[in-house]
Amino acid sequence: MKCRKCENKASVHMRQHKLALCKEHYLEWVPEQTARFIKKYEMFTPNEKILVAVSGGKDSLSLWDILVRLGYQVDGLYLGLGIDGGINYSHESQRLAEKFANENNLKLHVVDIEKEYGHSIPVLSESSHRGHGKPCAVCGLAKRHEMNRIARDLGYDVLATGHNLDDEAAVLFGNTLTWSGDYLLRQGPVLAGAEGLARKVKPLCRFYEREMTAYAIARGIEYIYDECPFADGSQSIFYKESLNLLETARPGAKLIFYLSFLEAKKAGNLFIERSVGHAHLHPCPRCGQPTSTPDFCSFCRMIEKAQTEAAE
Ligand code: Q46
Ligand code: ZN
Ligand code: ZN
Repeated sequence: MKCRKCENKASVHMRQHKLALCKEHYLEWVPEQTARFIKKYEMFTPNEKILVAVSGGKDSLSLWDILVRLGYQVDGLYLGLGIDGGINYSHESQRLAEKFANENNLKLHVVDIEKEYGHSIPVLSESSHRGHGKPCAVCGLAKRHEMNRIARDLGYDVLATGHNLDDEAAVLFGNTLTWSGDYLLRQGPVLAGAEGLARKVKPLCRFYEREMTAYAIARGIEYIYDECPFADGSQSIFYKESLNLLETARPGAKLIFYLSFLEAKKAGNLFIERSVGHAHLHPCPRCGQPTSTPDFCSFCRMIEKAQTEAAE
């Protein structure tokens, strides 16, 4: 098959768009599309300072690469989670994030959870009741807290993450199966900022995962191939596999599922109402982040518990 834009052989075929492109034109198409999504969903403007959360994986490093190519002011944030899993996961992902930053002359902030709070994610998870023995609930809480903290302390307007369509469709699928109204109402390419919280955006939310893999490879970005060892057997992977079955039978199904949701939400056609008695937010007395839990926020309570147990 030939590239739609030139006579060369196509290297990426996107069945859902009925589009095939050669490497060179694919590398132009991805940033063009990203720029279109940034504008369409009003993610940010060229004057805003952006912090991109990088994990060392293909999506977040590609996102950083694309935003830099589009001319935005964007720095990176790497969170050291202290996960080994027999594959040296955190060290390797940090090395690759740092390599990318150095090679491209970009600024990367590195925050190590263990250095900052005394315990790595797997250790914090052991002393917490969250997550039924899996560290993901603790990890998610810590990542959200630290991203918000760094964005606020260092004065970034926007926090960008590399979630792709497969990630977003899997979350949407999970929230739909349980009709989690509040989560459905919050899900989307942009989550507005609030007092002390940067706006959150997902510029890659309309790209399939395999499109991001193709981009990272075509750009020669070195990224960590392994998933976090704790991702294995997770619900989100199960949902992704289920959606992939659907996608194989009906190319474009995943994109239609997500985009139709966004349209229905925009038109106010979700048939879901925000739950009444919405929790009142107040600043956490320890870290200052808005929280709905009385007194300290969930993150600060978790850290305090782990520190007290370690001291006993
Ligand atoms: S939540 Fe769980 Fe991920 Fe944290 S412990 Fe690994 S799999 S990294 S996206
Ligand atoms: Zn071409
Ligand atoms: Zn707090």
